[in-house]
Amino acid sequence: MTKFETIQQSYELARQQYSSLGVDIDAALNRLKKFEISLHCWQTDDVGGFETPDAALGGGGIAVTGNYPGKARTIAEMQADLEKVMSLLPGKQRLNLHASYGEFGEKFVDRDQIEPSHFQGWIDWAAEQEIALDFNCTCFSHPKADGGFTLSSKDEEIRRFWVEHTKRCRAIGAEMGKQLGKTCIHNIWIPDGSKDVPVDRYTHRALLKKSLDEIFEVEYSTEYLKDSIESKLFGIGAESMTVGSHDFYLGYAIKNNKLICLDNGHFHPTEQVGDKISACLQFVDELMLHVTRPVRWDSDHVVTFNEDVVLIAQEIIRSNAIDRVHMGLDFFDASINRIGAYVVGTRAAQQSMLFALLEPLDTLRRYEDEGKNFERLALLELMKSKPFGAVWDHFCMQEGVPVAEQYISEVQAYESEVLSKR
Ligand code: RNT
Ligand code: ZN
Repeated sequence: MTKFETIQQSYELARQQYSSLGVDIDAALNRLKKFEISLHCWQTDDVGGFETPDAALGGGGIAVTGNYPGKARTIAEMQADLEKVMSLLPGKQRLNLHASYGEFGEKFVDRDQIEPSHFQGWIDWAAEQEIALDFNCTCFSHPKADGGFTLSSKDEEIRRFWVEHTKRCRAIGAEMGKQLGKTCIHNIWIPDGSKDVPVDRYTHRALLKKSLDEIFEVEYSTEYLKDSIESKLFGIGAESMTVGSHDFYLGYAIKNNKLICLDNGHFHPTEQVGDKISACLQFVDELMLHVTRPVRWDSDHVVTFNEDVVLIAQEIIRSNAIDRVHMGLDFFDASINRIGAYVVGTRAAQQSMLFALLEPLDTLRRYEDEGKNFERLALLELMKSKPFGAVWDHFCMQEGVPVAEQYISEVQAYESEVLSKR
């Protein structure tokens, strides 16, 4: 039997098993194909950016560990890497850029001076790739962020600087959305917080609210731009208080009709972002997710097909909210091949979505409504050993991307031909 026939046959057998449970595989795959994941740009170069020739940022609560060779040093290298990554992924993805990744040329352009023109190259590239762009202000790794506060700073000059930066970022995001004809999501995350117990949390939060109000004064059509705001529990150097906590941003998002961005590394370890989806969706129209793998803390390890991510995917599907929830990735691991990190992490997120799409939801809901909780538990357990890998392999084959372990050798080849020469 050829490889193609084996994949085909395994798929047919899998299809029968899922059909007998009432699962429509074709419908599931169609929905999976349309679900775009926003690839974070910062795995290519360990959150370095291109503001200065030797930018290796970090700082401001962002800690990258590892120095595996081959990181992207220029925008051209980064685009080549991203093209390689996308060629190894089924379906279509988006790219999530940070403001520190503009084309600033020879001269230093400070964050309060950036303009759409600095991102025109990215927009043109995205148009060529036929993908959408998302955008983020970069309110960290900058001398004006060293004091621990940006948008919530009591130093008016510093606060104004970051307000100006973020306003410009929204204008850039709107331009991306307009030119590409695909809505850009602009996300705000700031590192503001306090290492030791502060006595004036109130003023910092009032200032952050004031800054957000100023930032959102300019309205853009939601066809071009949507705004999301991202909370956090703690950061390195901000262990005792984070100004932009979950309560703060959830309140702001509900009151001002913004998207709330839930990062699954930003909560107490026993809290589940999966559980928050149906709660937040009662009060906000849409959600942004930053999917990552926190190990003991917000470590941002490469996403794997684990219970947390599967629950997130299940809750998106079970809430019938695939159009209301946007998924971006947020990890950065500098200790392994970076292209491989992207492919493992994105495929894991996609596989979680597929796993969720293959749930026999009607039966599970019926069991639950009838109080048949043993039956519900049993079926959920049974689904874990259904031939879901055969469906995934077939999907990859149909999409014309490497099937199963084939992508490992593709990443190795790119490493020896391209990455090792950097
Ligand atoms: C940091 C936040 C934020 C960043 C990116 C680079 O804790 O998770 O999303 O990782 O903006
Ligand atoms: Zn995040």
